[in-house]
Amino acid sequence: MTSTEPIAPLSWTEIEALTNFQIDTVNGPTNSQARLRLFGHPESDVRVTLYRDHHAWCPYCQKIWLWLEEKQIPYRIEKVTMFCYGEKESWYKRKVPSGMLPAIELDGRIITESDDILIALEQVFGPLSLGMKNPQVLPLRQLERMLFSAWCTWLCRVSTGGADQRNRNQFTSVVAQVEAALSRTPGPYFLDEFGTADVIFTPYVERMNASLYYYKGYSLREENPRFADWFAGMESRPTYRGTQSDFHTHVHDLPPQMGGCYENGEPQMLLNKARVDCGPWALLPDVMYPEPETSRAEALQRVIKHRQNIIRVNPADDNLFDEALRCALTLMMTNQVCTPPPGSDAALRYLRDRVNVPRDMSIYAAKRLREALEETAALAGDGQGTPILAKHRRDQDPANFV
Ligand SMILES: N[C@@H](CCC(=O)N[C@@H](CS)C(=O)NCC(=O)O)C(=O)O
Repeated sequence: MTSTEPIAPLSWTEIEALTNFQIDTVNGPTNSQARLRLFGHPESDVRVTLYRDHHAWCPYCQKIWLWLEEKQIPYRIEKVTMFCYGEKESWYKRKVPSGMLPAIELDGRIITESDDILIALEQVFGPLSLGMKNPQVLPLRQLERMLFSAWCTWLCRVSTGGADQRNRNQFTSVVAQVEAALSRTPGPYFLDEFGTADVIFTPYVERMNASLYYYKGYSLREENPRFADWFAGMESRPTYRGTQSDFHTHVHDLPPQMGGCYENGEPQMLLNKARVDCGPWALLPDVMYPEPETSRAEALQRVIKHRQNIIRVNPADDNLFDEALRCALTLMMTNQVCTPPPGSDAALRYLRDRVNVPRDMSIYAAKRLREALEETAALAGDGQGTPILAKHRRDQDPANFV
C-alpha cells in the first residue's frame, strides 16, 4: 500500500543507504554490464573477445552472447555503438570496416556474421548440444528464417485494405509450423535437449512477441501454447534472463533498425500500446517468471550509479529534475508519496521512456522504476517527455554514459 500523506523526498545520502545490491559481473549470473566473463576460470584461459552493441540490444549479438554464456566459455566483451544510436568507434571500423555487429576475435582472428561465428566457436569449443550443421538443427534454422521473413512482412510493410489480415494469416501459418515442431519433443525446447536451435530462435522470437503485441494487438506467447512453454523453458535459464529485454525497449528500438513498424489501429492494438507506453507494466506478457525480491534495490543501484548523467541528459533543469527523481526513488523504496516540483512531469516521463532493458537493469527492476516514475509524474500533471523518434535513437547515445 502507498502512504497517502505526502512527505519531502529523501536526500541522495538517505537514498544510497537503501540499496546494497551487487552482482559479481565476472563470475556471477549473466549480466549486461560485464566486460569480462570467467565462469571460475583464470583470466589466462580467455581466447575469445565478443564485440557487441552498447545497448545489449542487437539480436545477432544476443545469439552469440547466449551461446557463450550457456557454454561458459571465458570471454571478454568490447562494446560498440550502433549507427542509429551514435558515432561508430573508429577503432572498431579499423577491425571491421563495415562496422557490423557482432564480431568475435578468436585466438587473434576476427570473425563476423553470427552463423559463421557460431560455427567457428563450435569447431574450437564443441557444439551446444547438437551443432549448427546437424541434420536435426538445419531444418529448424530454415524454419526460423521463414518465421523471421513472415514477421518482417507483417510488421514492416504499410498494409492498407486487406493486406494486414493477409500478412497476419501468413505469419500465423508459419507460427503453426513452429508450434508443430515444438510439439514433436516432450520438453519445452525445439529438440530433446536445450541447444543451438533454441539459441537461434531466441532473439527474433523475443522481438516478435514484443512488436506484434504493440503494433498489431497479437500476443504470440499467450495465443500459442507450445510457444508459451518454450518461453517458460527459456525463462527458467539464468543465461536467458540475463539477456532478456522488455516490451518497451524492443518496440521503440525496432523501428530505426527495421526501417519502420506499422500499427494496424485495431482496438486490442491500441490497448496494448497504451499498456506498454504508460503502464501498468506489471501486467505485460513480456516476462512470467516470479519477480525477484531484489528488483527495487537493483533499479535503485543502477540509477545511483548513473545519476549525474541521467540528470544531465534530461531536458529539464538539473535541480528541478534532481528533486523529482528523488521523489520517484523515495516512492519506489519506501512507498511514501512525495509530490514532485511543478513542471517535472514531462522530465520524469522522459526518463520513464528511456530505461533500456537489459542494458540498464533487468526486466523487473525496470518495471519498478517505470512505475515509480509514472506514479510520481502523475502527481505533477500529464506532460509527456520528448517523443521517442522512429528514425534514430540518438537520444540514447552511449557517449553520454561512458
Ligand atoms: N548477417 C549478420 C547481420 C548482423 C546485423 O545486421 N547487425 C546489425 C545490428 S542488429 C549491425 O551491426 N548494424 C550496424 C549498426 O547498427 O551499427 C549476422 O548474422 O551477424
